[in-house]
Amino acid sequence: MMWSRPVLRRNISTTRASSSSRRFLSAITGVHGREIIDSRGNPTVEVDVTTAQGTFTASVPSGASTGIYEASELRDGGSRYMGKGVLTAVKNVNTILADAVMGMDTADQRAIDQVMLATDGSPNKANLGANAILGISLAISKAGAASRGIPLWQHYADIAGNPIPHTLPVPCFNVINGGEHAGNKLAFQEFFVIPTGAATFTESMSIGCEIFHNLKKVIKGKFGGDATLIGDEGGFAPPCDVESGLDMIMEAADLAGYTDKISVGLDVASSEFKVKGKDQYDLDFKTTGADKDTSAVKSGDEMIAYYKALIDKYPIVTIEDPFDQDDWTNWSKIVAQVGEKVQIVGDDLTVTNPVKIQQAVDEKAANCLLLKVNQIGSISESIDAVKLSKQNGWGVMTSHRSGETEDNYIADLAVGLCTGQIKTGAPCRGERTAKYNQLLRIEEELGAGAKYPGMGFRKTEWMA
Ligand code: 2PG
Ligand code: MG
Repeated sequence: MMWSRPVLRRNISTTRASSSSRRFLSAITGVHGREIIDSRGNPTVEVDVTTAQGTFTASVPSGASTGIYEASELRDGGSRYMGKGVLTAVKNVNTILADAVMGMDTADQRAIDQVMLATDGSPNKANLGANAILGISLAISKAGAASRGIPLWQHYADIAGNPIPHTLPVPCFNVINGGEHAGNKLAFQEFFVIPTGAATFTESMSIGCEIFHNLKKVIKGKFGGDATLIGDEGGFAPPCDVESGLDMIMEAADLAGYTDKISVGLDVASSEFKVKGKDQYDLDFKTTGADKDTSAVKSGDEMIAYYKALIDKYPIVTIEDPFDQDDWTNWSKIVAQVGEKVQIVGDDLTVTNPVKIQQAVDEKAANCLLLKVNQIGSISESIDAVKLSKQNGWGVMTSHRSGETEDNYIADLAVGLCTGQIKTGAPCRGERTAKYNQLLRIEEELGAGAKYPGMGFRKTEWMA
């Protein structure tokens, strides 16, 4: 397929198109996919969507601790890139999917997503690949915003029907990495510093960065310089256990002078260490052979007692994936016991899928959605997932994946959908800071109208 990059004809962020010219400007004239490399050195899909206004590019992230119920990510298999090539997905973008959406109006996100879902025809996008469909869906949203002469966050707000898109998210900085994201022995995957006491997003960034630098000093003092190497999401990966990790974070917050301005949180990602067929979680799951600590196995009830002890000792406000994706009984138990005080976030449990979210609502198994667009595979279905969660009084945390690109659309999504919270790693590594930096720009653009929810992050204004 021949492709050439058209010249961008006008400043799309400052000019509003008249409705008569918009239809012409917003029609899709080209779709081109390519294989690029993500932050872990694995291939991923990037898509250019072309209209009369120019070319709009978006790329697709990828997880490591992937939930088994996520939409299907199409990989080539074989030996090239250890089987992780995406040339088949790219071919689907450039042929079947391009043909299906050509000429459609980029401002009508839902219609285009629907056409792609129908073209795939499977319940989980297994035929053409969620990575192929999402790449187009994301690039379309950028073209749609441009055709309307508005910022991307405003476009997402309009698609969702959110009349008040002015809430910046509270950032959950993942400053210690464990689980599948790091080579240390730490079972829990993510340890967040959350500047709930900041007055603005801009202030939350300085708090997060200063604590990050102090944490480096604390880790170096305790374990030496080798322990300050970083994991997949830019946080440190020291040889610590859960409690000493939290202790070091609190010490770093104290050194930075922010003890009163921060809360902490966890993504346990426990599906990764559930013992198959047993009510057991193996907190030493990364060790094999004679060194393995066999006493580090806990039952569901013991895990709940452990979480409660941590909640008593540290200012924990959020816990993600405390139990395995199929362990519904223990999810409901923990929500009943600590869910008022602490947010319980569904990631592998709910996979940004309205069917799963409804089940979790019915069983009172979580009270916050982790929003990951590639778990479901299109912008309009992601918006449906957010609306369903909000309608049921849940919080919503917008999320990156551990394998990311430089694309920063999740920042706009967090503001447009008023999610009130975002996690996109530590303030370190370009693919993570790309999102935080976009949020700094949006806060500047919103000016005096910008709101920072602080401790109110669980119930933000839209649909509160
Ligand atoms: C998670 C994510 C992102 P991954 O578990 O929440 O932090 O990790 O993308 O590997 O699933
Ligand atoms: Mg998670």
